[in-house]
Amino acid sequence: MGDVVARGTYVVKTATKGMVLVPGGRFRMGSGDFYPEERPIHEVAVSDLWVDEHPVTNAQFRRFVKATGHLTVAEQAPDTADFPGAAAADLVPGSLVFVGSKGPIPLDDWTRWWAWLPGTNWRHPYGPDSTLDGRDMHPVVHVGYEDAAAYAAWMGKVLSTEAQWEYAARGGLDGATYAWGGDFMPKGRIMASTWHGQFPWENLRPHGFDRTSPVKRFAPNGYGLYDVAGNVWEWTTTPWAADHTTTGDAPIHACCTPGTENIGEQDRRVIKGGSHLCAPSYCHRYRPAARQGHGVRSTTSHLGFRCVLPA
Ligand SMILES: [Cu+2]
Repeated sequence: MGDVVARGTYVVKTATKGMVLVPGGRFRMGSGDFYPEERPIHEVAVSDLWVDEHPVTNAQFRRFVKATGHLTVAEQAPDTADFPGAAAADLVPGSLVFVGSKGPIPLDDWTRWWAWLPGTNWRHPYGPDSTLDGRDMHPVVHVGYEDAAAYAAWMGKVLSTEAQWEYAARGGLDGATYAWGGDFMPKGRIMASTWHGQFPWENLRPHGFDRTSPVKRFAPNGYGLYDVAGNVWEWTTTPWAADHTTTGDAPIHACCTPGTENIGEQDRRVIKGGSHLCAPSYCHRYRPAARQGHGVRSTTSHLGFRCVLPA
């Protein structure tokens, strides 16, 4: 560690400060007990890996933007070529924010509880008038895949594959439902920032957090990794496929931006970990095996990332 590495246009000093060395091994990936896209359980080998101990925070992302001038996806006007027929006035920078509902509603249409708000981005996570005041230690959100990849490159790191992420999140508890074992709330203890109450209107927040929470507020898993369940979903490099045995474990863009230029607007990557909006009544995805496909340039208020470094 501590070598100077040139990656693309960045020259960075790699360091493993704030990372945890996860020893490689074989594990059972997936789950047979929940959603079809997590099946079948199959064995996968993962090599030794340094993993960020928590998702990248606003404070960390701010340092990156200050140093590089990086402009995130949500700060750029959508390209007219990607949205043929859209009115020019609608093609302004913005992002998706969870807005909930006033009372019980059918759970078949997510657009009822999400709103696309112009002027929303990582600095203004809940609309143009919101700020990061008091949120320095919260995970950065409203970042697209290319933003996560650019940050990783600047740090001399990479994003993980889906298999690497799941293996690390399991904390050595092979086959367990949760990152901490088989019980959602062992001895009544809250282990992660997830939604309590009826989704999407009754936010009971017994942990005290309305939306994202500062990192490291809940117990780490067996490898010392924080926030692997709930809080924010996290990007991986693995292209989305409903059958997770076909995705393999090869890093697609092991390096970074540049390298993301061949990714199309409509491409999807696997995201992992679930978020503060996951509620058992709607989305039981605060589990290592849980997975979703997400558009690479679709940014939201509950999606962030962490980096890794092959050991
Ligand atoms: Cu969820």
